[in-house]
Amino acid sequence: MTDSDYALVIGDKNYSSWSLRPWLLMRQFSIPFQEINIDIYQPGARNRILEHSPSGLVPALKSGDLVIWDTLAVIEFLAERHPGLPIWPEEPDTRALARCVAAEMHSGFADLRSEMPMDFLHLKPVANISDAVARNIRRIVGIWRSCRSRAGAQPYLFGAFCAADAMYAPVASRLRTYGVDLSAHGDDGTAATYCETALSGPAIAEWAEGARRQIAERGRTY
Ligand SMILES: N[C@@H](CCC(=O)N[C@@H](CS)C(=O)NCC(=O)O)C(=O)O
Repeated sequence: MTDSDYALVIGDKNYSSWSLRPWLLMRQFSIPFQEINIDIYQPGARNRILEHSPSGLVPALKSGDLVIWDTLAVIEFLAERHPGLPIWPEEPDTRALARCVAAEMHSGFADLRSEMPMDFLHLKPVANISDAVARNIRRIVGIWRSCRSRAGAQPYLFGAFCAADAMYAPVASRLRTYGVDLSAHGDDGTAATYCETALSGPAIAEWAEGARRQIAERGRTY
């Protein structure tokens, strides 16, 4: 099995926040893969996903006969398959913290996720934010500030880009889309700067271009 035997099954680039995470990670670490894109808002989408992924959800990574159908499991699988790549930080304590914040994202922030769904390309500033979402945002700002305080010169959460950054990229996108003023949620500028970092670079630009192309081809937004 070679790396290029990977196929990543993903949903609409403008909307599928879980899909963005492993896609971005694989691009950032130059892990080759074939992309299988499913229009998850079309009738019959669930059956099309089920052809690839037993959970009926995207993303899923296919590697030969093996299917890994959960974002964090995909990241861990890739980290084990590519031990030479710094998918997690090398220093053990830092690695434990990176896993902590990634896991907190994976299992948490339900209010932010449901009230501010990812809409990668668009800006839809909101005047009022619910208390529940505000609590999520304050915690995210706290996480980002704490990670950045030990990160050194490089601009990502733990310095160089790692899996934790892939997990939070869709959060940065949501904060941009809904025009969230992070200074009202405990930010001293660190989180706002990190947001810009998280949404810059060639891999993110490629994702945005893909989202634009899909919207043009499918002739609709949601
Ligand atoms: N816990 C899963 C979440 C996956 C998920 O919720 N994916 C959404 C798209 S972002 C999905 O497949 N939705 C299609 C549906 O619900 O039918 C993971 O970590 O990968």
